Amino acid sequence: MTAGPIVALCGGIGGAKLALGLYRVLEPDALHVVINTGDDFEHLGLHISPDVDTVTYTLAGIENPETGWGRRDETWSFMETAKRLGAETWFALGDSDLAIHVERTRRLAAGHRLSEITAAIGKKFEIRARLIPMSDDAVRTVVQSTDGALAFQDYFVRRQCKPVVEGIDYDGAGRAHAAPGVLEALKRPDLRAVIICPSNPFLSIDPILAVADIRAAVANCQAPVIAVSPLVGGAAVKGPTAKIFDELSIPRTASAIAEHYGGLIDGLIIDQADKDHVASLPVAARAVNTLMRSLDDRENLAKDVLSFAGELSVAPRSQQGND
Ligand code: FO1
Repeated sequence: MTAGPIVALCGGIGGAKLALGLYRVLEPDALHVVINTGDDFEHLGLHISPDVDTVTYTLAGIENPETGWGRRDETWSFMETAKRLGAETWFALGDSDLAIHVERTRRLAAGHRLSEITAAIGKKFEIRARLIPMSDDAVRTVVQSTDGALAFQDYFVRRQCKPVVEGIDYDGAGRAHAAPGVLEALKRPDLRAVIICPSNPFLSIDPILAVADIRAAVANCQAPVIAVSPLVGGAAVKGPTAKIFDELSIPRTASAIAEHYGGLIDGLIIDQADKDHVASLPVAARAVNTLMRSLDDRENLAKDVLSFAGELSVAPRSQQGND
């Protein structure tokens, strides 16, 4: 008998590291990764799904270890020529990365769904985990900032997260539905756990939870839901997470993360640097090493999360959804 699934909700770089740890310690086909697509956009005529690709490359072992996004040992002839032709070059597409965008765009234009394309590409890279974009419907993260409303990649890459964030919208989320496979996994009676990866809560996880049927299925699932805090001693490992907490006047604490996911989670994993907060948190918590510098760190964090999940009981959650 095969063991039930583990569902991981995941954004790009930080989330992909834990997804890899889980993939390596679990039976390979047990892992279902539900990936943020709020960062997706059209660039140079191509449909780019950055977080989907980051997870795909990371689980395939071909990710760029320096940037966390794009391909290892990348070359840049395409960008050099694009620059010469006067094309926009603020968002860099490497030569080998380019193939995934061209092929995805071609298949979308031929009427295939993003979820089918993602699964097919995962198979080509021999990934046995199920990689599922959160939705086949367009959901686009829009950052309300001191520079006005900015499309996600305009804020994140072109303006390097410099504008002050005043709010975040997930355009299209109200009309979007979970991609095939997401609700089926969350509703399985043998589901073992839902893990909210240590991705940016506002930019990477909230777009997924903004899709009502996903949020409801997480709220109503029978397995423990565990979030892994992206904060270590009040700082974020990478990216604008800490800056956004400050700009939204949210304290950079484990408690704030617990409250952010309040009513949806049964447990919170925090970093050992924050272990003094365990007792005062409003949910069951465990302090472990959450810094994922090495492959061992990723596997150890995955094991810690899974063993914590195995010990948690699921109380009726306050955020019940209608699914
Ligand atoms: N991030 C950057 O900071 N600069 C880039 O030029 C860039 C290009 C890029 C190309 C393909 C891809 O899949 C991701 C890319 N990213 C780039 C990363 C990405 O935009 C962000 O890290 C995520 O959207 C946030 O999770």
